Amino acid sequence: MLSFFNHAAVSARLLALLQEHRVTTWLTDPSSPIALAIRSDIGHALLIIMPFILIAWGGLIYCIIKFRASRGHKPATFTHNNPLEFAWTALPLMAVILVMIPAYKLLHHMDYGPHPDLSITVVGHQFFWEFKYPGYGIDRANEALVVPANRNISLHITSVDVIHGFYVPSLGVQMDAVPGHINYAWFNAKPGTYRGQCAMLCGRLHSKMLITVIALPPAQFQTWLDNHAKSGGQAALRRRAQPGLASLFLAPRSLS
Ligand SMILES: [Cu+2]
Repeated sequence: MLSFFNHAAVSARLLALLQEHRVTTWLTDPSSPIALAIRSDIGHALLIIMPFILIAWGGLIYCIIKFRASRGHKPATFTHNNPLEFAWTALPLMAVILVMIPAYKLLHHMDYGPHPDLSITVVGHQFFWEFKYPGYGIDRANEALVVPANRNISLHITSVDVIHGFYVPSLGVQMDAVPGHINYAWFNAKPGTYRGQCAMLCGRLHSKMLITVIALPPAQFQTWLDNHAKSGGQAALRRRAQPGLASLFLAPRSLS
């Protein structure tokens, strides 16, 4: 009996831990315009392809039952039917085009975001993430990415060693961090804490490359920024970093 209660207590602690560290997703809690658009685009695509799945599977199941050999059915011998072949080529093609149009628009929106209120440099390392706030003197490694909520944040993503993947599902951000390249992504988050993970198998401790994004209300973020900018914000970084990126990005400005 005692061991049952012990197990129950451990399970409750595990559940609490899982809840606290749960991975947030675009499906259950889309928290940026892009994540919302990804979810609605996938719903739209599913609606378009569903008739094809139902017709194909329905036809297959109907034929298996109706024309089964055990009922003595003689197989037909015809091999071609031009109108049918034209229909099953043209209709799926139209479906692909209908799926493609909103998907292409969304990809374009992801690639060419709005003017940023804050630009952040994201650097992948084996095996942690570094976040630089050019112009503010803030450089955080293996810590949460803190940003203002309801503001356009642009990310310039790179790596110093191997290819990593910066992936925060509920913000609709997934971008490779490639050595020698600077990739762009953007988001505009609701206030909250969002979990992510390196999405590119990058070595032995890949699974430890977790990401936490904290979106604070802008006034609160300004306080955080003032505190960290004053103290230099350099404390945590002990590894080599990519030089010279800061000069590419925007000058600091007030966010409140
Ligand atoms: Cu990784």
